[in-house]
Amino acid sequence: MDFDVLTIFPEMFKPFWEHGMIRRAIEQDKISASAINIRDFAKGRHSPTDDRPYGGGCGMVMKPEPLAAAIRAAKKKSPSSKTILATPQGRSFDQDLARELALQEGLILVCGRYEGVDERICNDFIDEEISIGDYVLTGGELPAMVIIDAVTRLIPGVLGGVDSAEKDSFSGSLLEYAHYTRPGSFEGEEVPDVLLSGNHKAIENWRLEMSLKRTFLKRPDLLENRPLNKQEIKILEKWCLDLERIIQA
Ligand code: 21W
Repeated sequence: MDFDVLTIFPEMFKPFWEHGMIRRAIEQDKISASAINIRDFAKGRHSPTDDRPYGGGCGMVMKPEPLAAAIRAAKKKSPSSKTILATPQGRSFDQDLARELALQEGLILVCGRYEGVDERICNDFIDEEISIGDYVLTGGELPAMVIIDAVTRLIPGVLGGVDSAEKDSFSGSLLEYAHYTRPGSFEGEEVPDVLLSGNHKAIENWRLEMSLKRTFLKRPDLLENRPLNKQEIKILEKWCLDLERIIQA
């Protein structure tokens, strides 16, 4: 997968490329990553990348010519890549969209700044607009990193385990069970006995019950419309019986 980021702050991406999973993915040739400075495609002595909005109003708008030239250069370098604009107006980024993007050969990620980019760029140069959530940031750089992180970990061979990417919480649409590591006793709190029992069947059942419990309490929306298997139904029925016993007492 080829990631080409177009930004006026390419320096922001240096530490991002140089650490953790992304660094390993680059070293193992699973991804390529570059941050291209939009300003390099701007003309004039001060190479402006923004200008005042037609119609007046506060804030600045990203000029179309440098962006168009930068996107054309990125497309020439990675012709089969999909071009994405990070914008508050875009489709909400979630695990389904991450899985879709992971199927692409490459992504050209355009990071807006200021009030936004000239509408003619959105219309003519962008395949998909993506937002990472309903809160206000100052630009598309952090969203681009979020998208690259979520997509890269789905690329086969990037994460350690065979199916570690698919086993995780949102894939099964349940929250994760609680994790513990040594020491067995920490500031008076003990690791649950079942995890020390060596009984793999009991541990698996405890983890599933924990996942269901946490999802029910913290994110009941994830449980709605989700099909339940026999084991999960058995656990939920046990809760019902336990609750009835408490009510009756
Ligand atoms: C934020 C640009 C707000 C423009 C009415 C008039 C990319 C982002 C961004 C930004 C506005 C993403 C206003 C989640 C984000 C991004 C910069 C609108 C206020 N209202 N995902 N003017 N959140 N943000 N300006 O902010 O570029 S993806």
